[in-house]
Amino acid sequence: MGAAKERTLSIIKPDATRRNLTGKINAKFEDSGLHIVAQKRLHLTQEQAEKFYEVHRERPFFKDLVKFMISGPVVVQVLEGPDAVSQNRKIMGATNPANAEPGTIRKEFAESIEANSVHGSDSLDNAKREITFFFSETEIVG
Ligand code: IDP
Ligand code: MG
Repeated sequence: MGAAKERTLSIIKPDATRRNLTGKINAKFEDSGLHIVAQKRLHLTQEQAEKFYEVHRERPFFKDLVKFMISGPVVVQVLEGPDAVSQNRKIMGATNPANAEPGTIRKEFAESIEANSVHGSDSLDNAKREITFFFSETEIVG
């Protein structure tokens, strides 16, 4: 039996949209076998960003993170494929680009630990919650 087909939520962050890197980042996903089955460009409101990153509310970087995430447009997307959650985390690389493996998105594109170009769900449960946060089922075409 092969790996289970999963869906995960990805966000191309404002540092990357600002530098016109959407296509280059999407190529990384597609080259690794993930399919972009939903995608839209948004400018998050402060309320949306705070709600999305709710789990980090008590962290010292929360306020700055929200400010960064609303500093420009983002591209929210659903990625689908075998083991999509962990596969995407692998392609993204470590949170801090200084620790990211060569060839990963964050190693190649991130500016800093905060402006690190992409978000990816960290578990299947969070993927479901995060996908529902941005997309209705009819907007996802696998
Ligand atoms: P992840 O995005 O790799 O899952 P998390 O720990 O969930 O990392 O943190 C969420 C986001 O918060 C990171 O992607 C990054 O933008 C920001 N962040 C995490 N740690 C720091 C930090 O120490 N300083 C500033 N920003 C941070
Ligand atoms: Mg995270």
